[in-house]
Amino acid sequence: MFHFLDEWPLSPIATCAVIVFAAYGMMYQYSTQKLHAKEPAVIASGIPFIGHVLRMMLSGGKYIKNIGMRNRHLPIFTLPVPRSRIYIVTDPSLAAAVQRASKVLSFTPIIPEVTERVLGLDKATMNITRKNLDPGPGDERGFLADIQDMVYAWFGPGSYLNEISLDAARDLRSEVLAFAALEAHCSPEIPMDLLAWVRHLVTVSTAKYFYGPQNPIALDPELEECFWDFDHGLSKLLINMFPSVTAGKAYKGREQLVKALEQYLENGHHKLGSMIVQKRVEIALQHGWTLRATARSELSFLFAGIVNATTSSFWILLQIFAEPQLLSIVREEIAQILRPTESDKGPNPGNYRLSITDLKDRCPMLVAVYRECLRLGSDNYSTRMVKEDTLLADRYFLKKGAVVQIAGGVIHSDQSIWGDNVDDFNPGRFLERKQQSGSMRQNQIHPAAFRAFGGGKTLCPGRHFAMNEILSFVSLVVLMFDIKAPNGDRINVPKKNDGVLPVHILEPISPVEVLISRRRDKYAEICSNIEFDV
Ligand code: HEM
Ligand SMILES: *[C@@H]1O[C@H](CO)[C@@H](O)[C@H](O)[C@H]1NC(C)=O
Ligand SMILES: *[C@@H]1O[C@H](CO)[C@@H](O)[C@H](O)[C@H]1NC(C)=O
Ligand SMILES: CC(=O)N[C@H]1CO[C@H](CO)[C@@H](O)[C@@H]1O
Repeated sequence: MFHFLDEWPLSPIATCAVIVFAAYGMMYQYSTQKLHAKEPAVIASGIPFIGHVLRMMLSGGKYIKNIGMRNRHLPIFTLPVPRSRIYIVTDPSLAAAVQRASKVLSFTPIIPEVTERVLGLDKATMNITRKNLDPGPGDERGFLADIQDMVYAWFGPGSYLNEISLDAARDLRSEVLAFAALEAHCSPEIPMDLLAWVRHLVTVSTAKYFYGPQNPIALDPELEECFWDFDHGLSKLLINMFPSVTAGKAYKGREQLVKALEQYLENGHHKLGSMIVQKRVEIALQHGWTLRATARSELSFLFAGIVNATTSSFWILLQIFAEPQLLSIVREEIAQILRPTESDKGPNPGNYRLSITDLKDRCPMLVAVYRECLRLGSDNYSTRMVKEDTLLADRYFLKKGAVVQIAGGVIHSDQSIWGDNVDDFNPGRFLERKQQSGSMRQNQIHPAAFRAFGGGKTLCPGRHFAMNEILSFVSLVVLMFDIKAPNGDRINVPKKNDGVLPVHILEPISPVEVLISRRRDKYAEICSNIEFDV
């Protein structure tokens, strides 16, 4: 029996190796196959199927970004993953096509999956959330559709946006003034972590103007730390394997905040909060949400309001103060839009108004810095689910059940869009250029190439508000303070930490220690009783 085995030239170990190798070869070969002749080019991983997923978990967002950078010639490509595909879009006009195809490439199915994990929502609430996700005209509207419609409408240009922007500017001003008044804090001798400083001011103010004076963080300042613990462990919560163990601090922080928010709702403290929060709570309760679940949903709104405003304000201040020439241009821009307030008896000396509209319309360098910091800081992906087999832009086959991601990070570092110095901070790229003819024009940049606020159906509803709030805050700090490196040199601008899953504008890879001191000139004095208007 089995005499042929006597002639088998290989040892058992070598035989196993050959079998394993052949199986691997077949698996690899299989993983490189397209599902359809028109499917985008497949980029297989050395470890078939699971390789991409493993690398994403290990290296965060920069893993896919690097694949995109190495394959610049491909406007879209396919990453094979277990039983499905991820399509990565790296071209602005194709990104626009994805955004237009919102019927078949939909974001909404993802929301329940993500929020369930991140917020820890219970099964009954998820049952409510999954109903009527993408209602057509005439269909019954689900919770998400109702709340999104309201938030987009209220945050759109108009009187409510003006009102809440002014509230925000005033609360930020109070916090900044309170800091300045504490001479001990605001001392030229004690170095401070710039990000921690901005974090505190923005967190406390945001909680206040959305949730009112009785907000959980005002009542219990320790919750501020819980909030940032939650933020920093978000990707672990997203993976959702025994979150109370694997994401201990984030989990604990979240649960403490939820408990406090539930108490807050129970006590009716939200009646002193902003109209938009009151409306959100009302919609949740109408759809049968419990107070506990509503508290979790409000945590997501607080999160959206705080995290990106914080990180982008940090980068803007850092870049401005790291470059003395830029600082003086921006200061000059802001100074020239200050207007003395008028009272009934004529001009009111010593009191000035700062118009948020003027900040946006008449401070071109400030606005350019804002946009440039968002371009550099945002590596996030806009994600869509493929609901049916689709031919995107009449060219690319996308398989039902797969995921499409628009790779903001790749588009934001594309030389062909932004120019050679694409990795440098250069606000000039957002300034209008004088042409030979003397007419002004904006540099020609594809509208879908600026991805910081997402695009299409997932365009950030808070983008107008964010700009109002951030520019108000930054201009106060620029007028009131000097921010310097502790050793008197220029402030060093660290790289962004792109080894994490980008859930918001990236943070710096190392802390930035600075000395913050109150200025002693006319403008710094003016800030003490500056009034905002729109
Ligand atoms: C510079 C600051 C900001 C940036 C860069 C930013 C960016 C974004 C992006 C890219 C999304 C889409 C996320 C996705 O695709 O899943 C988003 C969603 C959202 N943003 Fe912002 N945002 C900022 C500030 C704000 C502020 C201040 C608020 C105020 C509350 C806000 C409220 C929201 C909300 C409620 C959503 C969720 C929309 C939904 O899922 O229906 N954002 N933001
Ligand atoms: C989910 O909702 C359906 C009705 O829409 C109901 O019949 C079912 O019992 C609910 N399940 C849970 C777990 O609440
Ligand atoms: C914050 O901004 C980043 C970068 O644009 C974006 O990807 C992310 O979704 C935003 N997060 C929130 C909570 O708005
Ligand atoms: C790939 C990735 O990190 N996507 C994230 C982009 O931002 C949204 C909103 O914060 C997250 O839900 C996504 O997971």
